[in-house]
Amino acid sequence: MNIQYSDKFLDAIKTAKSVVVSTGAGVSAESGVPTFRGEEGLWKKFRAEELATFEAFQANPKLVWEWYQYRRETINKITPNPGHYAIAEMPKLFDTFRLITQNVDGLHRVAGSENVVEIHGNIKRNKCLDCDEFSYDEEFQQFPPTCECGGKLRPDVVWFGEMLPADAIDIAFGVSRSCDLFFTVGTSGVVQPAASLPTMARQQGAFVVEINIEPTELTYIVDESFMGKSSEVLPEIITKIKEIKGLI
Ligand code: BJW
Ligand code: ZN
Repeated sequence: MNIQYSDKFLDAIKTAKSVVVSTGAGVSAESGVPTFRGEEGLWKKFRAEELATFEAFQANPKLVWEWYQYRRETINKITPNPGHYAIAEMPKLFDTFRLITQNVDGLHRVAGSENVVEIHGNIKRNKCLDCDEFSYDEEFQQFPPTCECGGKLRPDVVWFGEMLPADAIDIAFGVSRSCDLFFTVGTSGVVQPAASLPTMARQQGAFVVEINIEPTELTYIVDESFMGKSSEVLPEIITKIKEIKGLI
């Protein structure tokens, strides 16, 4: 693909010191992780309120665990795509960089990104409802699984109606409020509070860029919108940044 860059985007790249990238399910779509919404989305086949709430877990832990074990199996088989790898290159191109993700699949870390702020948790981690200990087992002697302390285990992801991990959301709000360039990539921008981060950044004067295959709830608030697959747009943008900075 051949992206047309506006002067204001190129200026933002030249002057940016502190950069934030915030990603959603679209970034992992081309690795084979289904998105949530849209025609092929997970919520077309499964009802969110029956699976992604604590009430659903309490009512039917076996069903909820089966769904997460099924998704873990998918995630275990796949690898990052060029979009993840392009983002992993960004810290060396700017003075300050932070990656925030709503994704629970861990693919950014596999691609080499460090200090990833996972605001919706991680699907591969288990948490005990009683002792709050974390564990990483994926095969269980008992199902639905229990902790060594006897308490019920749950997947360590954030369900609807639950608070986001305090340390992660503090960092996400802080860096969004203080950056000067913000990328929102592959998210529909409907789930709060993640959907507020681009607005927060823009209100503080950051230049906000969206990368998505289609217009979203966020398109009308951003400064620049690139319509295309993140696996194609991101590597091209990285090449452009390197050109601007005289690195290639
Ligand atoms: C590509 C692409 C390619 C495709 N390249 N792009 C009413 C109004 C406002 C808020 C609320 C409300 N009622 C309730 C709320 C709060 C609620 C919320 O926001 N609900 C809205 C849906 C209305 N939020 C919460 O409950 C949050 N907690 C909270 O607010 O706490 C405070 C509180 C507590 C108690 C009471 C009240 C307040 C928690 C939200 C947790 C979200 N959890 C999930 C599941 C995680 C676990 C799991 O994986 O099972 O997180 S839901 C699901 O949505 C998942 C995602 O991280 C999240 C966001 O989805 P995302 O990433 O945007 O994916 P999609 O599918 O929506 O979009 C994909 C995009 O990619 C599309 O745009 C495509 O076009 C694009 N794309 N291929 C580039 N190749
Ligand atoms: Zn325990």
